[in-house]
Amino acid sequence: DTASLAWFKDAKFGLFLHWGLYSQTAGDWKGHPAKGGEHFMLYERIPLKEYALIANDFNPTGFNARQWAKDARRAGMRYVIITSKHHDGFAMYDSKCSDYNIVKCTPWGKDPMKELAEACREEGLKFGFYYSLGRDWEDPDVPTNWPVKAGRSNTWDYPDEDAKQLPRYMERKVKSQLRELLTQYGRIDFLWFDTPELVTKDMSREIRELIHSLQPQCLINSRIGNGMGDYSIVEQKLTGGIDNRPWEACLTMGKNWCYNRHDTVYKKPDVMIRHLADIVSKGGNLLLNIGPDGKGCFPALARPGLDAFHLWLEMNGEA
Ligand code: FUL
Repeated sequence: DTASLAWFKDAKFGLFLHWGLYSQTAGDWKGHPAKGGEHFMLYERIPLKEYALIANDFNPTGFNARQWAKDARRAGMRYVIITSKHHDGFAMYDSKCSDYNIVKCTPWGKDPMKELAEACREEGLKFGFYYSLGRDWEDPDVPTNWPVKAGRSNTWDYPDEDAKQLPRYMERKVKSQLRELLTQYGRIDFLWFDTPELVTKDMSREIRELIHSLQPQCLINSRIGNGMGDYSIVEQKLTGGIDNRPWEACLTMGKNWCYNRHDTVYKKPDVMIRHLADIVSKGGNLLLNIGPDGKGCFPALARPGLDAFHLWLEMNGEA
């Protein structure tokens, strides 16, 4: 949609949020620091049944959607994109087609996306979802991305690779969940996919069509796969645009995308401001990531950066 793209090119700055069960464990597993950040289920080959138990402790009583949205707006961000489902396969919203979700499995029992979508709209921010496409460690039908060397699928719970049928996962989980995400939360401005891997051209095309049949204005990033996105992205890099086409760089404030209590060195505020100016000067957008913790709060280490962006805008008469 050309209006959405024109808006996007002008927006420059968005907030990325990685929030899930991995926020609760905060970088530890069974008393030791776990490798892999939000990928630690894979790194530690944790059986699904065991990983799912994290949900029993996930009770983010500090979650305040209004505060998150206000923090983003105050820092000059114009849009918010949050993990609806990361590689672990856990839905951070009320999913009717998979019981593996925040409402069903946690003592908190609420759908944070309802409130967050509303809060963003009230603050004048656009809103969208991150969705892990080609990786899902809960689903039995995602084959390992062989021949890519380090397979990144769940081969410990589901070792029979021959039995896995990606199209079944696409129909049963991906398309059903996308339909939910696009019908339960009002206007959705972005679908930010990740790790297309084995997703075929037909699959990417079908997903794109499905999205636009429900929300024609929704922008889709390049990780829908097979060249079918509206804009390209680069991860942890400052350069990425080709031919004046819309692009976005995603960077995280700390080292990890998710909250990790061992992550104590965040980018310095002046460095982040320079990154924003650098990216924008090349025609891109910065999608800057924060990992809220298991209580639903932004880590204290994210504050200086958020405040600095606000001050910088104020000094330039833009706040
Ligand atoms: C990557 C993912 O594997 C990371 O966990 C994170 O979500 C990043 C933005 O994209 O490919």
